[in-house]
Amino acid sequence: MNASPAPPDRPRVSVLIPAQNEEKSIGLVIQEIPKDWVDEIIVADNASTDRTAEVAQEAGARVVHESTPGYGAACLAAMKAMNRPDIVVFLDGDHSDYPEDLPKLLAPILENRADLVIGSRTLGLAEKGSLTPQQRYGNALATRLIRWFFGVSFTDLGPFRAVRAETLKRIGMVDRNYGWTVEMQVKAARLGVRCTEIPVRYRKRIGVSKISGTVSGTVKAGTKILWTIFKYSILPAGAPAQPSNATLPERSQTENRA
Ligand SMILES: Nc1nc2c(ncn2[C@@H]2O[C@H](COP(=O)(O)OP(=O)(O)OP(=O)(O)O)[C@@H](O)[C@H]2O)c(=O)[nH]1
Ligand SMILES: [Mg+2]
Repeated sequence: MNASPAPPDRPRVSVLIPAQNEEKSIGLVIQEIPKDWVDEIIVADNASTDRTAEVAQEAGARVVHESTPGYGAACLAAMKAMNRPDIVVFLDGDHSDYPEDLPKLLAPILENRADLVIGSRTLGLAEKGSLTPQQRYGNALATRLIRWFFGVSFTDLGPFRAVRAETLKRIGMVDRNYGWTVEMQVKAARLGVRCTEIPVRYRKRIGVSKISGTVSGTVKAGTKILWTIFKYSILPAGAPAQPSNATLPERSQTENRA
């Protein structure tokens, strides 16, 4: 499916892709990103033992390396390398998301209706078998708890999401593994950030499942997600989560890494 053409005056968009051993899928993911909508694609190669980094580079992405495993660690490494975007898009490297849905994801921000947009696989069309029953149950539970504790309605903790760069900085992400997606949503809710969801498509991943397809991954992720929700329901909203300049790079840092 061809994406709609980008408006000529669109803001700067960086796409960040955490990837660990995704050599079979990463090239395809990068290839399918509608290029006129984005300014840079950064792949955070997370201690891969395969050709993920080479394939990503060949496909046109900039690659940064993060030696510590963890989804959040990879996302933070990619954020440090961004070159002054206005909007940041997170996308998985396993070809589960449809990169062609990117313009739809950006629309609420471009129309100034939202600052954080979650691609919801629950509202969209998730291919049979792409989400395990545990994932569906976990998402339903987590989003219900977020509604109770923080008063904001989400239907999913999907990885494909767009956020204004200044909002991301204000949120101050710190999680280095499974709590990444939920941390962003609960902190946004606490800060009163304008959040919305748009339906996105989702399909079975290419390659070997690492989190949702394994018992230990599911248990660890589920526990971390619930813990994150409870933690931020107790912590005062104004409490600094980390040094305020840690989430977005200065120009010089970016250039050093480019
Ligand atoms: N599991 C895992 N994924 C990582 C890590 N670093 C980067 N990633 C990437 O993060 C994205 C999401 O991870 P996935 O393994 O697809 O997790 P998931 O979608 O919950 O579960 P599966 O697709 O079933 O494995 C993929 O692009 C991974 O390659 C890491 O340390 N662990
Ligand atoms: Mg996946």
